[in-house]
Amino acid sequence: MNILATNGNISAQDYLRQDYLRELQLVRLAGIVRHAYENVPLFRSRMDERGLGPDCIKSLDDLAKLPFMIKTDLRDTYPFGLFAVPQSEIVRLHASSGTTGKPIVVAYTREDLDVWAEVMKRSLASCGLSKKDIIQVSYGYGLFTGGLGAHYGAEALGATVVPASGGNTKRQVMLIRDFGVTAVCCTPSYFLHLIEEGRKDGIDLRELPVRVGVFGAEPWTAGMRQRIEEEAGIKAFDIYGLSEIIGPGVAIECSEHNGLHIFEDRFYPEIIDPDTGKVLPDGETGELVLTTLSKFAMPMIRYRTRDLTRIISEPCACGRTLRRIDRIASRSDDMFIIRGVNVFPSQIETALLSVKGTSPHYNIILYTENGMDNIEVDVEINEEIFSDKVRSLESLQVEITRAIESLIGLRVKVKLVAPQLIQRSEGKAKRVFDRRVR
Ligand code: DLL
Repeated sequence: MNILATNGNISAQDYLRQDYLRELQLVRLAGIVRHAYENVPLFRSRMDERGLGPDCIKSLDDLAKLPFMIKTDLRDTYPFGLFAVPQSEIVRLHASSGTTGKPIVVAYTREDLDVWAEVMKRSLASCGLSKKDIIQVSYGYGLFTGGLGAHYGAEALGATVVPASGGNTKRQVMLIRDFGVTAVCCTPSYFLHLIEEGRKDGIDLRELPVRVGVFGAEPWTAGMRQRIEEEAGIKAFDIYGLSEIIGPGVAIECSEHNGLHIFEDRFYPEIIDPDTGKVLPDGETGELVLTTLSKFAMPMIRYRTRDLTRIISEPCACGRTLRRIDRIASRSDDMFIIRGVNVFPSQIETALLSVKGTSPHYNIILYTENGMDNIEVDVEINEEIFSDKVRSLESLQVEITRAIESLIGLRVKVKLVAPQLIQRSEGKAKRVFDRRVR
């Protein structure tokens, strides 16, 4: 079998025998390392410093000898310093603003866009979608990769695409109802907003044909999935990706909902210890490092994502041979340290949603009082509980405080706030506000 001839055939790639897959990865890895060496000065100088040449990849294990790339490499070479092809070969730019400073800019050749559409098509197929579906894309269109990424994948699948983009939430719900939309792609936090706006207008998503949600671009917990599935009567699939690597479509859940299959024929995953940089074996949790095996405009070799996960190499009941990554619960830079205790926002979400009667709308505020750092969690409660007797409000507050304390080992201040007071998100939710005095 000529494995390279399987390009473009989704099932052949997702169900490729592992030995063929490794062979394909090796051929592509050697090619992309050579391409980056020959065309990206920053990469070449780092390789030269290590005495590594353009043909140093003889086996997949050789990858571990190569230098890492990090986000500041993109900022330091802003805007086009990491591009590996002439500008005339670049057909699209995207950018991600991040939290500080200059945006990072990413580029695609025609072939790169085809690969992106292909991995997104395979992602949507993994959610059980096909050309028979009507897919509403409610990720933002523009410099953000979410909208256009999902759009071209859904078109490649042959589905009917509704390019709604983010915002104008009432109209979004109307489109879902009137067009008989069967799947929605957006951030999980925005989907919560859609459910809620629908309710206000007497539209219950459970009664509509919509049956699949393709949610990503931000961390979300199993508890959040359960709430969404119950309240909208859909199956929610977790999709992962990042601008630097391609955008959405790096990894996706299958019908088993037990980890996200990574498109290993396009993106080579490693897990490293974030402190030492040492490669960890499958199964151990650490920082995800990705190498683009076939992206030519801007190859990323051993890019440190900062996202924490583990590789699951056990076979999946769905039959795909691609390894999985665990749900990305957090980024290494999301973690905050309060009185010596490491806390991730996802732990607070998990604890919160384990309590009956809570809403998925919350903010985490870090503040300083009498020289000590503290956490306040503002949780919105629903109308029913809000108009209930004071006693049940108090017991809810106690219950939430206990649930959080037992998970993170710290007593936090819980404030119940009236319905609609927590700001709703139209894209990536911002839930942590750091007001500590330093
Ligand atoms: O968020 C690409 C994307 C769009 C993915 C739509 C999925 C759906 P960036 O804006 O560059 O790209 O942000 C990438 O978002 O490093 C993670 O920290 C986080 N992230 C993305 N997907 C997930 C997910 C897009 N499913 C950063 N779970 C990544 C948790 C996610 N975090």
